[in-house]
Amino acid sequence: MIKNKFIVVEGLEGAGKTHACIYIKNILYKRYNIKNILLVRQPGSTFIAEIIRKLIKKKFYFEHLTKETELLLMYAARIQLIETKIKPALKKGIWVISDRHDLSSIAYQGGGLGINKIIINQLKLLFLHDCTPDLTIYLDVCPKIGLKRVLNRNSLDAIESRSLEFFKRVRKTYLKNIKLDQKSIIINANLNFNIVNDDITKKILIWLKKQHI
Ligand code: T5A
Repeated sequence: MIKNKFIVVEGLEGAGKTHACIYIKNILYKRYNIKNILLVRQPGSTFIAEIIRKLIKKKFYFEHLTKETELLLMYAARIQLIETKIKPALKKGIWVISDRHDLSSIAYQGGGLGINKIIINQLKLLFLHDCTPDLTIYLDVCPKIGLKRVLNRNSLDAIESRSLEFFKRVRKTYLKNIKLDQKSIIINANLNFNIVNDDITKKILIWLKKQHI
């Protein structure tokens, strides 16, 4: 019997995470006949978490969302999703693929906004417990390339509108953390779709083999 897994895809805006989540789902289905897969995104994927998502992404011109408020909203959405969807799914043997997880808070609110990592780690300890990914796939994209892709698609939201320096700090934090995480894979997401897809396929198949799947 194949043990279900919790897979997280991380990266900057425009890295191709949404595309990669669907692509991985297809690999699991087509190559391993795994049909029970829940795809979620953070913040979001529950009624309440989607409301929080809208709030975070909205540009407010009359009031500033403080960095601590932003962190706590990210965590509120995450806890809501974990408790109502991710944990129940994992208990039932369903595979979960999440577009972002707590590493996003470390990278954006920690690295990008400068919130002390002790505070973020406390939130993780308090609320995530054992809800940690079996695998994190980090799609590494240079901020300029990622933001250009997003801008080609639509106008920028409140976070996407931040400075290039902000995204450079986010990327630096991602890279620093991901290199310490033994349960992770790094993909060069600056390249075209075919090359990125081939790299994801190659690396995820190696990982699945190691899991005896
Ligand atoms: N956030 C989130 C925090 O600050 N802290 C947290 O704890 C959490 C959980 C979420 C925002 O919240 C922040 C980060 C974000 O700012 P979002 O809209 O979900 O908002 O933002 P993203 O998750 O970054 O989603 P994006 O859609 O912007 O990026 P994706 O999912 O990485 O990229 P994707 O697949 O949608 O592709 C974007 C565009 O790029 C093209 C695609 O076709 C698409 O048009 N593209 C490529 N083009 C050429 N070559 C490639 N290799 C391409 N890959 C993608």
